[in-house]
Amino acid sequence: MDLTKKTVLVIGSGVSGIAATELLREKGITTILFDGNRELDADALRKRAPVFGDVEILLGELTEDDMERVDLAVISPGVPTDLPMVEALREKGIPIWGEIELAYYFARGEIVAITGTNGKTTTTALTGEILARHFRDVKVVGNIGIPYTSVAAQTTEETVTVAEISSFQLETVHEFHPKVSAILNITPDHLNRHHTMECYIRTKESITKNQTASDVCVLNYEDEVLRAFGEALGTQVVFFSSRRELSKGFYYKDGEIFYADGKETQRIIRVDELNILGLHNYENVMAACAMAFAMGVPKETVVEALRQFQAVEHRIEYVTEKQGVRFYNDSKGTNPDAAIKGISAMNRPTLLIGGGYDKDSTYDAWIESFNGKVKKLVLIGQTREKIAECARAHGFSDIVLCDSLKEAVEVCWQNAAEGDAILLSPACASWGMFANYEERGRFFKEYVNALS
Ligand code: UMA
Repeated sequence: MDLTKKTVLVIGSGVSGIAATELLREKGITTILFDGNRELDADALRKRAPVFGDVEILLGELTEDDMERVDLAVISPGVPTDLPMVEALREKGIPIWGEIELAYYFARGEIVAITGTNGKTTTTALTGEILARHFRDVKVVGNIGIPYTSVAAQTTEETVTVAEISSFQLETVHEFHPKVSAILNITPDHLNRHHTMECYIRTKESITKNQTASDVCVLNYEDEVLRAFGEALGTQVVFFSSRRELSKGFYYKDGEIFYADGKETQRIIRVDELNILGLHNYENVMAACAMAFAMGVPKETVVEALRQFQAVEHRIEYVTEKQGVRFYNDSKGTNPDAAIKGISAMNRPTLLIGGGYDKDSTYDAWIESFNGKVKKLVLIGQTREKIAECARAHGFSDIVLCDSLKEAVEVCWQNAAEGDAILLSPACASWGMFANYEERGRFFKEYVNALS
């Protein structure tokens, strides 16, 4: 599709919508902004993002007449693709592109794209740091918080773009073609949006849909769905495993990470040389190594970057210690599976803050993972009753319901003893109480630092 002289409708006025509009305006393409939130104010939006200054803004509802005026819709990841408004655009034959697809249309260079339910952000950041030691121009973008459209116009044939791609973003990519992709794991998440696990899996797997036999896909051998997917895939597959020795691929064994190329096996690193903890992080490290090797980065460069890498903010992040109580911010634990990893990384009796936005998750496996380690469960948000009920059904009854994160932090502090940990790892998204998990994590740290 040639976008010159076309009119593009950008849906959503968050960071993706702002960056997409900036890119389109920079390319001289007529742009209309639509946001379904009728409480927004066009003047305030223009103040927040100067790029909206000369852009027509539509709020609340999109009329038939508005739809007739556009040739393409660029949708933000948080906007469900089965909304009646999106269906209506589709019925009129208007293509629906995600913000990632728009960026891809204008971008140059090679792409390394990472998806998976958990570990995406850490793996993307780590892969970006490794590649930046080898390539002159590396951009790290996507769900990690930097819209791909915000850098697409600056990319050249020399650029390597490392992109964290969520399932929301994968729903609306068409031509997007990574040279190297990775699917780290698939466990239940966002089922209110994707409806069934089958749909969610299919969406994740679609990261490979434009890859060819000369491309590479990195997959977790211990995920049965991904193992079967890899065995039938038409691209080159590199597996990693945290549980068994592979004759070909990356694996973890007895405190070390190895790479076997089918002929010989070499040690990559001892995990005690890393600054990140837990088996799930060793999986992230193996995936990043596999992608770096696929991109031709020498082993010495990879190992040096691994030794330097620090945990990303909000992911089992150590905050501080007060009177022998340690505080950890795992605000990125936005689903039960991620939160299980938060709990399993604790090596002290733990007062746990959970709850938030309801994504139709089930919490049984998370509660079972407490395994005597959780002393008190302090719950906030829309899901607090649902989680409390589930915990009681599993025989865990030391539960406090709070109205705010601030109150939850204070309740934990009043009930903590020397040697305990206080962990924010909510197993839920932050929406409804906070703009995003980053804001929730920042508030947590602020409340913790204010405790006397
Ligand atoms: N909106 C509508 N109609 C709707 C829903 C939303 O008009 O039905 C509007 C809202 O009024 C709002 C705008 O859309 O003005 C928000 O768009 P958005 O939700 O896509 O948010 P952005 O600020 O553009 O951020 C998005 C990602 N957000 C989501 O996927 C929900 C960010 O991922 C991402 O970092 C950013 O693009 C840059 O690529 C966050 C996230 O929570 C971190 N991701 C989920 C996750 O990791 O689990 C997938």
